[in-house]
Amino acid sequence: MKTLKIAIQKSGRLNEKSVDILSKCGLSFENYKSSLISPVQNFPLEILFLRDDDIPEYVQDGIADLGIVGENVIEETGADVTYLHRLGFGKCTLKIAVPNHSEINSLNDLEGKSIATSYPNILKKFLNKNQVQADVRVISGSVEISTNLGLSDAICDIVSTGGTLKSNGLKPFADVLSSEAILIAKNGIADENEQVQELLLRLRSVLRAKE
Ligand code: PRT
Ligand code: ZN
Repeated sequence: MKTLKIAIQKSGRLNEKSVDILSKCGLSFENYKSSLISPVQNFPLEILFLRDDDIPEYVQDGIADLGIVGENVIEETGADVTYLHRLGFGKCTLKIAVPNHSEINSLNDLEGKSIATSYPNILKKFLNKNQVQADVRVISGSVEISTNLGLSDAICDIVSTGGTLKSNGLKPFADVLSSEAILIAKNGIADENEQVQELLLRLRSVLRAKE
């Protein structure tokens, strides 16, 4: 039986819950310490610990057979992969926000304005769909301070509690994408594969028990 590989986040917001859900599926393995690969002792599977941004493409290209990653990252990379199951954690929303006293209050008001984001592909698609022409500025981090610095009129970033927006004097007004962690697979491997089907069976019962 071929040993499958599943890619999960090495460290960050999804690491602990990814490890937790795989453990609850009865898989026994070491969490990342110094190695990037951890063999599962009681199932033909290896865990790869990666930056989340790399996971969709690694799965698309078959370097990993499966992966756990946020929908926002899958959509942004545009990777062509199969969605196997929503996992119910890592929930967040990609939102457009503006300074509290901004005169921008609707999508139409964004016409001709600048928006800073780390999600240019998703944002451009959204603006096109809504027929708004705006200047998308790509920033890799600390997007929330870009309006305060005069770098942009608006931002588009991930929000969960809304605390970060608030503490930077920003208010959200449009939801671009709601996201959660997803179990993905390389296209075409899941249907016929006994190990994947066994994992899905266990996963469904773990998720059902959580409801
Ligand atoms: O190192 P690596 O590249 O793997 O990780 P990363 O730093 O790129 O990602 P990480 O660990 O921060 O987030 C991983 C995934 O968690 C994201 O891709 C989302 O799918 C999901 N997620 C859920 C979040 C949040 N909630 C979240 N709140 N990702 C980021 N945030 C950030 C957001 O960018 C903003 O700065 O938290 C801030 C807002 O939070 P609130 O609670 O103040 O609204
Ligand atoms: Zn990342």
